Amino acid sequence: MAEPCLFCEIVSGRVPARRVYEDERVLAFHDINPMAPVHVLVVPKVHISCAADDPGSEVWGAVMDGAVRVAELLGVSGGYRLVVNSGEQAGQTIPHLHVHVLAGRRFNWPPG
Ligand code: DGP
Repeated sequence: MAEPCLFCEIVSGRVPARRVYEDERVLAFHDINPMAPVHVLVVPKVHISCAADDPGSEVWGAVMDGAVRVAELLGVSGGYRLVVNSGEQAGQTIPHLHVHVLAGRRFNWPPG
């Protein structure tokens, strides 16, 4: 049998996570391996593998709204980075669409 999707398991509550924000469409929780003082993942509650799956503007809007809400809730609206890794070559390791919200330190450009 195929492995269940980790982020679907987190959305359902079967796998625990430190939740930050939730609405009807998205869930946000702290990354288990933070790359910055603030590192939160925002995921759609519906399973979409990656950005290339064309989730449509409603899902994107909900995920981006969620990311902006997370930044407000955590007091980092003054400066944060949003990252979407889509596909293995871009570094995506969990095949459930997610936006990283990173803040609390200075970031370089271009990213590595
Ligand atoms: P990406 O490489 O873009 O697919 O990001 C996946 C992120 O998911 C990575 O930063 C680590 C995080 N992650 C992996 N497993 C877990 C987990 O079990 N719980 C939480 N909270 N985050 C996880």
